[in-house]
Amino acid sequence: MSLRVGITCFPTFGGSGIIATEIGLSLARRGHQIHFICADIPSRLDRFTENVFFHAVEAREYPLFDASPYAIALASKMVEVTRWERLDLLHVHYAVPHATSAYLARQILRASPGVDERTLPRIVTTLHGTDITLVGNDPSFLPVTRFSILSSDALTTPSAALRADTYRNLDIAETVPIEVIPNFIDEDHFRPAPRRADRLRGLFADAPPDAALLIHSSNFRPLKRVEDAVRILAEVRRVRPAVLVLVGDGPDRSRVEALARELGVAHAVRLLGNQLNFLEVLQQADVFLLPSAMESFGLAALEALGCGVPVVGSRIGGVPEVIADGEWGVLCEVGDVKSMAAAVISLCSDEDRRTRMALAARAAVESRWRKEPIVSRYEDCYRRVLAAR
Ligand code: GMT
Repeated sequence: MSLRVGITCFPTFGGSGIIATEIGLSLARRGHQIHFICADIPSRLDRFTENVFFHAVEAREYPLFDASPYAIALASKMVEVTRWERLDLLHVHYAVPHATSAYLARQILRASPGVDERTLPRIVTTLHGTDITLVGNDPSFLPVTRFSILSSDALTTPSAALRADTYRNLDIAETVPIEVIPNFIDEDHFRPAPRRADRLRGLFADAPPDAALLIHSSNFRPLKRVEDAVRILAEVRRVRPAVLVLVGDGPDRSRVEALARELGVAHAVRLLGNQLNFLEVLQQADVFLLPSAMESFGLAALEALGCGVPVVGSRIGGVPEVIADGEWGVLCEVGDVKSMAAAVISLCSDEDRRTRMALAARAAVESRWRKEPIVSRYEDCYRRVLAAR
């Protein structure tokens, strides 16, 4: 039986929006009716797709409001779409405030005259990261986040580490089921490509052809420690030629640029800004850098692994569940720039080892993080909560 599902996510370049969108698109191809209820079109929802609908949340500006009350506008839109489209289920990504809006929407629907309890939408909440590790447990959000999470019919996290953080940080009993459903990639899209002799062309005018190509992509927030990527580059360049491509944008961009100038490596750093598709550059990279201070999963690193690019990064959060240290990447303590640089140097000076890791990375993706089997786990989760209705 096909389902009618509402999906809510932040429509940014972030991993939670990507996962939400990919789940929706894949389910739509399976014949389910998918309604995205978001503030804007999610970045990867960039073309017409059968069975996919978009409903914009319009949070009104008003002189009295300091900030526009998005959570209320979202709840209202959820009520409207659930009523008109007869949604079976709301799947919200990132608890704050999406799980709260979903709870509120269901309470409002429940209060409608003559409503049949069995027709109320079920709520599936996928916790992604800082909704638990940073924002959600801030005292100004904690009671509401905790309540909304506990009011969901099913909870999922992309890693066991985030599940443990949820129990601990939000003081939730471990008897509350939280299913770990790992993130995934489209393994046919993120795939290895042959190394091009001119791979640096158009990126770095003066770089020698044997320069190691390092890459990092993120939203340039402080917890991503993008400055460490620049420091790693500077260390590596003491020993061998190397260049760094940075994809994304965010609050730390100008600090990153300033640091690159200060360390004398600005000519070896190329900032591409927010790119929807930088696959061709990623496929040509030698190493992906993930120096984050916190990461529940690290979807960007998984995209790199899909392309056969080993990852050097921080041993933090859920990253060890994605990067098998020594097998398809190297993990170091957060902020240990010297060890990360040493790992890059060692990988780039031993092409046989780098190739072994590249092959292991791709094999791991094919066995653990392919899209369709993981989307099926979400579909099973939906059917379970609906069967319990
Ligand atoms: O949690 C966030 O700050 C944002 C979120 C996002 O939208 O990218 O990132 C989290 O979810 C991603 C998708 O599940 C994970 O790949 C990221 O590791 C995770 N970020 C953090 O935990 C900092």
